[in-house]
Amino acid sequence: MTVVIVIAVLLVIVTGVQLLKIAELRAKSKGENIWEVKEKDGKFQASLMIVFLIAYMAYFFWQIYAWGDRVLPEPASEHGVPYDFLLNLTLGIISSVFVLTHIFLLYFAYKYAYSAKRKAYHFAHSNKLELIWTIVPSLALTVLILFGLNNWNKIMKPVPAETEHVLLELTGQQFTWTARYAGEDKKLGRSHVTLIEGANATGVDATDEFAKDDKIVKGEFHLPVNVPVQFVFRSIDIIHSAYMPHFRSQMNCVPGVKTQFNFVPTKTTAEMREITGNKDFNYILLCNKICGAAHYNMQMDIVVESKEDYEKWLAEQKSFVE
Ligand SMILES: [Cu+2]
Repeated sequence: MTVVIVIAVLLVIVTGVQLLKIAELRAKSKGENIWEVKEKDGKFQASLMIVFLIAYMAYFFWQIYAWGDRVLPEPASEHGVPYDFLLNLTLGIISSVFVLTHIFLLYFAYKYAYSAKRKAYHFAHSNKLELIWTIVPSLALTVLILFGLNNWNKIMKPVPAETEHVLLELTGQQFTWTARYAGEDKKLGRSHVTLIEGANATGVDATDEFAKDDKIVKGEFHLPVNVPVQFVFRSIDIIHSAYMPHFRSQMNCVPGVKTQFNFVPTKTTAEMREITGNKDFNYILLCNKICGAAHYNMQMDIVVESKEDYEKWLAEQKSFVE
């Protein structure tokens, strides 16, 4: 089959070359110079530019229309609102620049197509233009970056100890997540990879006082609405990434290092089901580092509910040492 395809492709190339040769001989016999660009060639190329401009822009806007509903629903966390604003602002700016520059590029290619009646003007340099197209994008980028840094600093600040919050550790391993709540004492007990043994899959130190009331949860974890959640991330094998898209949150889980992130959930699962019109909607924790064969399935459901429901659920979970 491969040989047949290779022969077919070669034959097509040979046919093309022969056709060109025939065209050359025909032009020569008429006394024409086949290398000369004629005005009608220029016009034809110019009209192709406009055809391409229309098709390209139509395809661009069609894609927004066709795939636009695949984007995430409105953010379900406090910091998700300025985060989405910045994302949309950036998308808005680059999309308008994309559309405008392509209109100019292809329109000018059309307008200044070859004509025997005019000679090209040699324009080498303009300091004024150089300044404009350096300063304008720099200013736009500075505003975007300052805005982003400001948001980033706010998002990354750990929840102050005196603020009421949930302290939750997420540990990644090939190919599962384990959640650990700090329990009554609001402190996570010590843990270390060398203590991993049997059912103690994340290596929690059973001799540590703070570990005794910790609650270890698999499959799904619950969060109270409108209460800050301080996350601590660990990994016990390779790098994973805790990705909670609806909360606009992602943090790497690195072996040997504890990373952190916090957010305030603002919409319960029930509210989000109404907003999305999907009665099966569930918040989700995904691994966002391609970490191996079952990476795609490394996930955990997240339930956001009222504080009362959350406390009731947490009370039903078993403590680490009972
Ligand atoms: Cu992973």
